[in-house]
Amino acid sequence: MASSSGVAASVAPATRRPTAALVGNPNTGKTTLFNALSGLRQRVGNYPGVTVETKKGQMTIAGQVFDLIDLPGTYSLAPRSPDEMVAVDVILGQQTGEARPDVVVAIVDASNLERNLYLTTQLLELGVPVVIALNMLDVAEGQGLKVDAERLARQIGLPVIPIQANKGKNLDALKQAIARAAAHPPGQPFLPEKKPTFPNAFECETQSLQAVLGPEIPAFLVRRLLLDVGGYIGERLAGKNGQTLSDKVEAARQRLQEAGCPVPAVEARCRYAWIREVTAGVVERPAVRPVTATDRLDRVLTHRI
Ligand SMILES: Nc1nc2c(ncn2[C@@H]2O[C@H](COP(=O)(O)OP(=O)(O)O)[C@@H](O)[C@H]2O)c(=O)[nH]1
Ligand SMILES: [Mg+2]
Repeated sequence: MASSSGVAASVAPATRRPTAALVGNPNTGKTTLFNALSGLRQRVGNYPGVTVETKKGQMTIAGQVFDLIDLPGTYSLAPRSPDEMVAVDVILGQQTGEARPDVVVAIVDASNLERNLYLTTQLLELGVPVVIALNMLDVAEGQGLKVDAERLARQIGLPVIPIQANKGKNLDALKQAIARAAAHPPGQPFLPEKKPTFPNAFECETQSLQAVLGPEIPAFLVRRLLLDVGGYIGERLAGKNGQTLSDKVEAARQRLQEAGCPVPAVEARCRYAWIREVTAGVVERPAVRPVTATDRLDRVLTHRI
């Protein structure tokens, strides 16, 4: 018996497949990228109690097989329903039967950089390594935008890999970046070089709430509990903690209001300040709006006769 358990113990770490999760705003090319990375090795599933689909597949990087999860597209990780909670639960490793991802691939639409990075700032608070796949660069170029991926990577302190998902361009570089990020020791939180900073008053309130809830509630959820008025996390935790918790949250929000950092506005303010900082000088816009296909079509149509 001793020898068979010894074998199991030595085999287990080698057979555990690393997992990468794809996260992004809707229409950023997430499914296209998922298909390009996983090919036909994929299946669609639902977690119990939710209606959104989550696709799972596999990809191989330098001979190592990775599990790949395509999470439902979202603009923000501020869940209002069990459906919107799926991405958060999976990334926090709280989804039953699902391994916590070793790396999150944030797909970012280069033609809409600032808005897309809002979700990225939230991902940085989840303690999991993040790699940015900068997609839709051809669309950005078509709009006359020049996006400096290297500068963004430097300023943001994360790998930023320019890709074109629908043409399968640069996916090898993305895979290598995923493998490098996945090598981060599991169980050790990933601390990004540069995170958005929230006012002290907000940090103090989250710490007090964390003390009430206990260390088993991830810090990310405590922050969301405070930020998301009428949000799903409040609903879920209320089941366990009753009226006293919601009274405490309400009192904390009141104090934040008085301290000049009202929720939820404080979140957008802090995140957009960070976004402005990390995108400074990254996007070069055309001095004159280029002539688009629509303009040309308009011209043809208005000179028809
Ligand atoms: N021009 C361009 N189109 C892309 C690129 N990546 C994906 N697409 C297209 O964008 C559309 C939305 O992609 P999809 O993968 O469904 O986006 P999702 O909603 O994020 O899953 C599809 O028509 C894709 O073919 C890209 O890099 N450039
Ligand atoms: Mg999709």
